[in-house]
Amino acid sequence: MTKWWKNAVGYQIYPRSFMDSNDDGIGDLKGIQAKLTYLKELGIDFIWLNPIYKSPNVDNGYDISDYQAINPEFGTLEDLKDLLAAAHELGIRLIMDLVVNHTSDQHPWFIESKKGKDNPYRAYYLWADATPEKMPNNWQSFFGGSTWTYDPNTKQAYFHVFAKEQPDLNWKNPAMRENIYRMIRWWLDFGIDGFRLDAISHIQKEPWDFKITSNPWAPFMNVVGIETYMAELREIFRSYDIMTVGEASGVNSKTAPFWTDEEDGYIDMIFELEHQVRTGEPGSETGDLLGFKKVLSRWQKDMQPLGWNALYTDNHDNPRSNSTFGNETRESATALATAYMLLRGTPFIYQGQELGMTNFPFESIEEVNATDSLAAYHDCLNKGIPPEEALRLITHWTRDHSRTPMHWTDFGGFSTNLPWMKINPNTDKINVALQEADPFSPLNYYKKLIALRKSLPVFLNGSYHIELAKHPKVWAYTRKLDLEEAYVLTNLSDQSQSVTLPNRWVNAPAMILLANYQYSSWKKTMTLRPFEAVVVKKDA
Ligand code: ISL
Ligand code: CA
Repeated sequence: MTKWWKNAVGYQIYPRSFMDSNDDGIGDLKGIQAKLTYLKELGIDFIWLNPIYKSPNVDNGYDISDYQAINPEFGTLEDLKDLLAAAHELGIRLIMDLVVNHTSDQHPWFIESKKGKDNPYRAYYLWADATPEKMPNNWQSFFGGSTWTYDPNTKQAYFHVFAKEQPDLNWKNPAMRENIYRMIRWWLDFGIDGFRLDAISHIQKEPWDFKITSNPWAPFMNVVGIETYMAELREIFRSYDIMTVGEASGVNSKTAPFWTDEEDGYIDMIFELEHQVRTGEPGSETGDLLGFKKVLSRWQKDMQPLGWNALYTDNHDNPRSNSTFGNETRESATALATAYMLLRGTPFIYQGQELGMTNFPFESIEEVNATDSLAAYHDCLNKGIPPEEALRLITHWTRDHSRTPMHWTDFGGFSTNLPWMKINPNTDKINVALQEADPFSPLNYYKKLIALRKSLPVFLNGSYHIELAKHPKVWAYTRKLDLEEAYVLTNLSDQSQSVTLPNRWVNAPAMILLANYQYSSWKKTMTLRPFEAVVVKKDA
């Protein structure tokens, strides 16, 4: 029997920026509930909520101080129950972020752990002898600076792969793991439909004397020994009818099939980070569309016999794909959508992506919020880079681009109050109200694309074959299931491209299923218009 999440489309909600129900400028659970019919009409099947747990918000909820409490900014546990019930009523499932590589430094476990070497919670975290001048090793954190922070009280340092306010949990400690597992079961018994496992490939670390050769992240990226913990997690997950998707950087396309094998994989699917390929100098990078195509193609191929992909272009950690890979038009928004959503796997849409939302024109450092970007800004200043140039450098590729409030109307429609982050001024041109009324809008295209994806078995179970593999600007592929064949042809550039289609594609009668220009022809040699996308079915 096909698992429910295989023919499902997911929608990622960044709760702070989706919809504000009580006018404090911060999105919340009741706001999400108010927009469920919007999501139903879009055609999605499940929601992934970014963290809504109690948190000092050093990393917007990815620093959790109580796993079983809701951040009051977002509402209450009661509100979550209501949201879950209302979603289920509409046939929409809900998965939550599971952040277990680290906690907040305000988590009671860490507060205890810091108290002394003999505290029972000491071994819940990773401590090692150090002096203020000499850390246990020279490893660098993802957010910049050492992975170690010195504690003068106990003359030791604690380990963190992200900010210093996000100490890493010690997975080697069975008592710690038992507590995490209890919490996981508690949420699953609560009735949620699964988890997105945050930074899960980092839970195991190399010994502290491990020497870094080339990859600075090697000491905490899918390190041997992680299998034990993943197998324990699997045991819990497998006793519920849920879905799990792991953010697992470092698990490559050769290993991922085993991680996600339906029979005995640890989790159901993986978000790989490799396809976010950039080209150009820092401060003026663009998305590398050829790289994007190559990486995604390789993942499709390698995951063919075993395993399952999670498909996405946008999320809360990256700038808007319609700006970085596209040219901020409806054509680029819809071409990118066509290219990735018809691949083999479970597609995710990040809020606003379905409108073709774009990057934010940052003008002041006050508008920047992301911890890593602020750290990078201060780094630049310390290096003597003038503030204006520093701002340009760090905002060019900041994850804040995707975290500005959702565009519901001309004026935003997110809140009647000043939102926690500024609304993109182009909300008057790109918004739900306008796009619902426009049959050619990205929103209406997404609706058709989602419906199409779910209507044909070939998109669910069909194999993947790349065509015109060498073409630097065009991504063309075949999905094939027995006699059923679908052809996806996308011009991933803002220039016209001529293509000579494979004979197999043009020999049999074909039916155009979807196109993002008013008229699309289908013949042996074609000139594709900028960001043109066509989906065709062999009419056997
Ligand atoms: O592995 C990485 C880079 O190669 C890291 O990107 C890492 O896996 C990723 O940044 C983790 O992101 C997640 O965890 C962070 C949080 O800030 C992000 O928002 C979240 O998506 C810490 O919890
Ligand atoms: Ca609110």
